[in-house]
Amino acid sequence: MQADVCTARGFGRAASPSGASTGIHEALELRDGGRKWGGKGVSKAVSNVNGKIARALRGFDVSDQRGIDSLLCRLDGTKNKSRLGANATTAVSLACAQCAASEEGVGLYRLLGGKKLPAPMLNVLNGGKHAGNGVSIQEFMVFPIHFSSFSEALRAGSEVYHSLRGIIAKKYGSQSTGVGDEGGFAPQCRSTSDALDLLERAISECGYAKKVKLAMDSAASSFYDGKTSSYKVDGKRMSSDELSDFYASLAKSYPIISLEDPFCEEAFSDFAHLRARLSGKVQVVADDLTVTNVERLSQAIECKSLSSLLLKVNQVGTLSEAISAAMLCRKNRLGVVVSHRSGETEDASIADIAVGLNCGQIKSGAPCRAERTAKYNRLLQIEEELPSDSFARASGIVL
Ligand code: 2PG
Ligand code: MG
Repeated sequence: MQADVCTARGFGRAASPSGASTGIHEALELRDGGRKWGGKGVSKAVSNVNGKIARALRGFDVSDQRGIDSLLCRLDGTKNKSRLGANATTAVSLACAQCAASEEGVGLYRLLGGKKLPAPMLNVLNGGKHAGNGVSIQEFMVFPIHFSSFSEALRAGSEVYHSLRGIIAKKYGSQSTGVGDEGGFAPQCRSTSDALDLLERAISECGYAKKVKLAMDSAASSFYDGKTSSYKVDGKRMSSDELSDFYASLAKSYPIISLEDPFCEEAFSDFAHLRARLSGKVQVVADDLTVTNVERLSQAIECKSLSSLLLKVNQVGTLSEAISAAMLCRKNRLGVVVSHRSGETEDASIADIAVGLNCGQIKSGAPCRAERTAKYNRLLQIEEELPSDSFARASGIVL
């Protein structure tokens, strides 16, 4: 859902996205329920924006982002934004930030104070809840890191994506080149290795074997069975130890350097064991485990569960809370990957946030479909405004 904010000198517009594989600890996205729009309507959230929120914010200084966001939190008064809806608060919080930037006549990234262009993780093969192909792992991403600029890295990712299309068409037939929620292909691979083989082939066909690495988001809560405390991957049941061995052997066979949500959203210690086991080789990224929430993140830091945080503003509901999570990571020398959602919009604020917070990494889906390319296009625009040495390369990745 989208919100507009106007002042005498500025205007800001922003939209909150939605996710298919939401973590249970995320802030609540308020939907109407009932029959209209199949229950997915957001008229309650919209009236919260036009009513309570607009009344409270009228006359407020739009450059005081912390003040605005704590007002939103107080107004909501719940732990998970369930009264106003995190979709309402996210859209307003980001629209205020965009409005403050417009008052200054600068892009949001400049207002946030950063200038590092992130390395993109491009999700080129979709599985899990983002596709209907029976592949257990949710996201298979190419990670072009050894390039001298963002645009070169993006070009390489895009070339690999198109070469992958040809390989899939040959192997599975041209009817298999339809795409999943995040713009990646969704062929009926029989196993995780099958999917990774396709990616490796596409990368080497393009001549990037040394320069483009691989990343995965397992979104393991989606194949975790709480009753038996086991995971079902590629048709096999695995204990968390077996799953850890599975990841370790994948990391041996393929150039995987980033692994997100390898275990379910409560598995702080399984994350920690894997992080230690793969230390120096693979970054372990926490998404559903930490949900961009400082409390959950502190617990994960205490348990040494992560190397990097996946940052999604709508998981927590305001920009300031997301920035606090990023700052806590910085303090603890952890990385931050700014992320889109599977149910994205044309809003490109996450591109500015990735640069503005100097995160060094972004994931925003395949180089395909306007809601994904909007973010990459915004990064290309920002690149034109920054000095030529602003690309983070591998520097934001914490192994
Ligand atoms: C994830 C996200 C984005 P969703 O799990 O990281 O890729 O998916 O928005 O469905 O939660
Ligand atoms: Mg994830």
